Amino acid sequence: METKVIQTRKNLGGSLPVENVQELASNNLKDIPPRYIRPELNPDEVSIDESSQIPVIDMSKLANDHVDYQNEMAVLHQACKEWGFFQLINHEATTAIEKMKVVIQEFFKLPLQQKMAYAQLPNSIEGYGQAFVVSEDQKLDWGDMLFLLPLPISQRNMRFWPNTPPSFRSTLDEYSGELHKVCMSLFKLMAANLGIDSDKLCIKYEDGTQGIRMNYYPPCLQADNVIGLAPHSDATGLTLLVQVTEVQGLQIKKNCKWVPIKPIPGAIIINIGDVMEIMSNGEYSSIEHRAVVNFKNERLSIAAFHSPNISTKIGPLPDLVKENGANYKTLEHEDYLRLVVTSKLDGKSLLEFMRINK
Ligand SMILES: O=C(O)CCC(=O)C(=O)O
Repeated sequence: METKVIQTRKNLGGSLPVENVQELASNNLKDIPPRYIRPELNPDEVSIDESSQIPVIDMSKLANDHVDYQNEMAVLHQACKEWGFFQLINHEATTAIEKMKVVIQEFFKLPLQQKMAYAQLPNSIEGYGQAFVVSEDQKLDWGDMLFLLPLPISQRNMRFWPNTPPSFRSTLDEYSGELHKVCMSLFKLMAANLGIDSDKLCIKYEDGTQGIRMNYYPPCLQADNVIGLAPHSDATGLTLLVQVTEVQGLQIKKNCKWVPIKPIPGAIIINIGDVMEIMSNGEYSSIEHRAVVNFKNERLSIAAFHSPNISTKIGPLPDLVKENGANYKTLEHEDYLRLVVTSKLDGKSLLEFMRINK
């Protein structure tokens, strides 16, 4: 399988190797290396006022024979337009999520040497390490990650899939399938809300790419001065995010303030990504978010990014380009991906590059 992967998955660039943060943190350093210190962090930019207004969507009400279907569809549409973010409850992926939470915690507990068996290779985005480090003087995030591409199945690179714990691979396989199903149901509902034939959106994701990024943020004695994951919006269609433990850290940007998210137990957090904003010609909005770090406790999260298949160009769907024309450029998918992989995380700057200023 490996040879096939090398032939079909083109080299899109990777991240520069940097120190393992879990290892660095295990030394209980009082003085954190300057590359992790973020002087720009400002506690006044955090606001808990909006936390209680974060939209919650009940998947069980989105069955079209449900008495609340119309109302829930309207709430979903508003959430996608105004927030680009919501928590999804009563979905069908609970069992797979609970199993995945167990194996990922076990993986990050392994000794460094064992985890390094799955380390990223030069110019590859898959594997254990860090992402989006593109220069030697760039500030670094306080976290490590394991990134894998479970879909399409034909292009899996098992070299990076841990086999410790022994159930890791089968658990990830099940998780990947269950989250993909939830994602496709959401695309179908979104297409209906956007007034387009659902096939026109769903077909682009049918054989699409799914990347799963498992994040590990160690505790930090200077938690207020570092960042776990720098502000960014996701360069994907839809991201399905799971908080592995109760330690909070996800914040979204709303009205120029950072709003801390309190995950509802069992919910999947849904982020509209840049590709969905572009395809909807701006009707839906991607959400800028970041991860902060805890003083005492480690934090883990799992983000499943869903992107269209590689033959899909990244641009507005023709049916959604009305009298005023396209609001975003159209790029070949590969060119878009290369841009994503070789840029550092920087708010919504990639989306700004795609926007056509009128
Ligand atoms: O850790 C989190 O909650 C956020 C993760 C995230 O935004 C990502 O992996 O892109």
